[in-house]
Amino acid sequence: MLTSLHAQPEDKILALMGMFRADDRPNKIDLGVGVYKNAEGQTPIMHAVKNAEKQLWEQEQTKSYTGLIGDAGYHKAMSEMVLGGVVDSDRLAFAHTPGGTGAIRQIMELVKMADTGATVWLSDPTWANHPSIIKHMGLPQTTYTYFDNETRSVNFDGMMDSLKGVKSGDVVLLHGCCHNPTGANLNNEQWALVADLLLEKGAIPFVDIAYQGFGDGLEEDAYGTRLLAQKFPEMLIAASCSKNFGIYRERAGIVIAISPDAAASKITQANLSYLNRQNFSFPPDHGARLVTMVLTDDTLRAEWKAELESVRTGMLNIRQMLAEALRAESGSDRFGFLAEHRGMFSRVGATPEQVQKLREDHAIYMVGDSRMNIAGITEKTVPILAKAIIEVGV
Ligand code: PLP
Ligand code: TYF
Repeated sequence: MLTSLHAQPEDKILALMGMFRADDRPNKIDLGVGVYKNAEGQTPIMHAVKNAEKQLWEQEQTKSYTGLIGDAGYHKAMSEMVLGGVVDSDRLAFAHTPGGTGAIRQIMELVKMADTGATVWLSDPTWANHPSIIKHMGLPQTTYTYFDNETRSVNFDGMMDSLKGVKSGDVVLLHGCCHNPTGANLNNEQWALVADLLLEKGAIPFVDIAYQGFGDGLEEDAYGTRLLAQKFPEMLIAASCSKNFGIYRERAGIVIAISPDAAASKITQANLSYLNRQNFSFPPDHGARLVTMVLTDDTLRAEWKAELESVRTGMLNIRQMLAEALRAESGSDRFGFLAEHRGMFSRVGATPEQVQKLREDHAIYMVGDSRMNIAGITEKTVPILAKAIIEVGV
């Protein structure tokens, strides 16, 4: 049987991680996988998380199973963080999942079970795992225009134009904030226009929010998600705790599904419980437990918020420094978009050949579409990177 299987395409970002590890040049720079790194190049455990772990070790009495959909305290804390109380709790259904990716998968399972013939709309471009999971699920998918390669910002007219093709019941995936891979985001007015258009079309918004707190701030980054949640009878949300709590390997994510009313929500909840049971039974507890402790304890929460804020402002600082260094190197303003973008990523605009040259000649690793992880850049490497980018002809 196993010999009947076919080879599968690898994840380009994870393949790049392997190439970086295998490179023994001491000055190599990793701008690949989206993992936060501090000025020393480390991905530290946040103090608030470490302190929660200490308390948990002292207090935890059992390792028995949690519930199929995880712990109610986690659902409440996460829905408050993401939705800020804008939706009545009797319209909310949850599933704690292994990471945000698990939430995306369970949402696609739900779409498949509903069997309404919905097409899933993705931004062009988007995170590679979106089309990959949807394809694996056998669901129809298509893209909407999103990014303008010239201005390096959202092609909003193009986006609205393509979303006019959405049919009633289609699912439209939007990045809640900090768009991966472009770093270009909707402003508040644009969110409102997208919401109105999708409402008119009878679409179901699906927000993937994996970087809340990395863009303009914890509350600011939830603006679009909350706006949609207030307007739509039905909405799907996949939230990840990997980045903003720095607990990547603990695999904490959540599905938040908004149904039109309490009765429908009960059925949605039953389906989410069913899907967790089919796919993995009980979710892993540790990461979600830490998140719940951090979000519900005043001291831990304050500590975490301060740490998250310093991660955010650190990346903003690097963005400004790099835009400035590239202005000096290129004698033009054409890299100003780097300071306008938000989140971990920007595409610097290098061709695949230039990306290869950066890797081979300068030991600078970025994804093939020239996506850079901003957190991989330090004050020390800003001038090296700026020089190399211009040298390869970007
Ligand atoms: N969605 C987007 C856009 C992402 O970039 C990520 C990656 O980290 C995720 C979801 C989910 O990540 P995880 O499964 O590690 O929580
Ligand atoms: O885009 C990124 O780099 C992050 C991390 O299969 C990631 O979202 C990358 C690839 C992958 C899972 C996570």
